[in-house]
Amino acid sequence: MRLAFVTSNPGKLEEAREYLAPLGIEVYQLNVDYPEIQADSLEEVAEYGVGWLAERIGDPFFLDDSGLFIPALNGFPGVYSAYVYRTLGINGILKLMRGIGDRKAYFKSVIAYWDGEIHFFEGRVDGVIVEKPRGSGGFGFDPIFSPTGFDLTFAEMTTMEKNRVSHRGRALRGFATWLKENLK
Ligand code: ITT
Repeated sequence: MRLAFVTSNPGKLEEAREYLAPLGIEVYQLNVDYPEIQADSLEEVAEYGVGWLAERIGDPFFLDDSGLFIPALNGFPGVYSAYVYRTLGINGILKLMRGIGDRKAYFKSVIAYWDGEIHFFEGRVDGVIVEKPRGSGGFGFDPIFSPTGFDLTFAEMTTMEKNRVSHRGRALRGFATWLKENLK
């Protein structure tokens, strides 16, 4: 089967393709710029986006809203991750972390699938913000995030390795399981 992934982010697309292709699901990109509202949770942002897109796209589709949350910064950048990545960038985050002992962070991903109704699949991965960027793989904040139990940053992992532990990999696992059960 073929599934439309509404995203402008080639990194997200590659991860979804790599995860779903072995299950016989071919993912294609729909690069539609949907409104991302200011809200307190990723779910709310995703839900609004789905509602907007559902009025414009006839076929089923999914999107992924994700973010990096740093408890020592009260959850920042969180729902503002895309804006912060574009403006402060990874070096801006490292600057904000200077002098802060608690470097814990987590990524969260919410996949929202629309097939006439909305279905949510979530994933989270805990880890730390490293001192200096490392690695050239992945995208976004990957060079400064190392998941718990690994010395590597996400940017030092292959897509398959990242998918095994990442927030998106976990959300994709739930999504794939649901698809198998519901789309026979
Ligand atoms: P869309 O078109 O799919 O919305 P986006 O990049 O704008 O793409 P989001 O709105 O979900 O995505 O913003 C999430 C931000 O967090 C964005 O800057 C990403 O680079 C970053 N991010 C999300 N997942 C990540 C991951 O797995 N590794 C590193 N950074 C990630």
